[in-house]
Amino acid sequence: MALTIQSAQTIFSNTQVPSPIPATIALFDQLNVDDQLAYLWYAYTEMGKTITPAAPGSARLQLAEGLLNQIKQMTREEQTKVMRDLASRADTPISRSYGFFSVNTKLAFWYELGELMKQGVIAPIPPGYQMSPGVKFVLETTQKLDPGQQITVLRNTVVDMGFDTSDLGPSSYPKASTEPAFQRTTPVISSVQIDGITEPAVLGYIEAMNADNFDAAIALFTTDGALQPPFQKPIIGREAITKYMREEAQGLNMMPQQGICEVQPDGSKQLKITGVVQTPWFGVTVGMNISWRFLINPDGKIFFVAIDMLASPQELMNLRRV
Ligand code: 45D
Repeated sequence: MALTIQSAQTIFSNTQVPSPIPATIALFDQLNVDDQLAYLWYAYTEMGKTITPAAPGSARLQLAEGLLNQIKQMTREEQTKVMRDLASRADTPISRSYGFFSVNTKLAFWYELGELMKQGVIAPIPPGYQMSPGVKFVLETTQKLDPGQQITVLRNTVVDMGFDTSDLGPSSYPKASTEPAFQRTTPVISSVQIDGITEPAVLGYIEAMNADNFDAAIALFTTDGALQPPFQKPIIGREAITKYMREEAQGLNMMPQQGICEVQPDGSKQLKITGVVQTPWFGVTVGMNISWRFLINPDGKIFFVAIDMLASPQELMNLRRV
């Protein structure tokens, strides 16, 4: 029987626990635009008391510089309007340009805006703003999440901002091939050991990803293979996966801890591995509890891998079907 992506998506589904991240974002989505901006500002500055992202490198900031300079020259009212337009995904020139940014450039853009807001160069949250009960509620919900989940909420809201450019074709903004490199925050872990796992494709995948060697990682996939990032649809085919990895998987530290492997009658294997991933934005200070669910074909190639955010650290141990 041929392997299908649709059936691959369901492997180990009965060992999964729903993450509180989408639930928190759903609450956020119900807020009006000014409340959303206020929530994000408070969540970001509150989080900043314990963990702060690393400053983006100059190569990355250059990609956002054009927009940032335009915004700096605006009046305070215009600056506030730009932020409202971004949050409401309005169709404006700035909101379109932002929509073409890669995930990490979007984060760098907001990082810099945040610095400029702190310095008073750019308008802070709308003047006279009073925190609504809705904002308080979403903030309290967010505070109950672990740090890895909190930064994911922020990241996903930043990614969703701006005009949706997915139907507009290629942009004039530099992307994939010019994506600046992230500095690794910790030494590369060269020999991977995962309790319960000996599958070469999986060990090779982790080793390659930890060295940002995406060509080596992609060579482990079937040509029609797929990678499904957290809360996203599968990315299918080697070219699309490589592009995605260059944009979003640089500098990650992957520390798988344990896993199980189940061999199927057709010779394919289903593996579930849990562990911790660190993003170069926060380095060793924030760990994200995740799982990888791999489907390996009978030839030992990766047909499918899904990356899921775990609901809680307890879920790291939750490998068995119940
Ligand atoms: O004023 O095996 C706001 C894959 C607005 C690859 C702001 C992976 C208001 C395959 C926006 C709040 C990648 C899928 C200001 C594995 C405001 C694979 C500023 C997994 C100033 C394992 C906000 C990788 C700012 C994972 C600046 C799970 C916010 C990666 C900045 C996860 C937030 C990475 C930042 C995450 C968040 C990174 C920098 C969650 C970064 C989060």
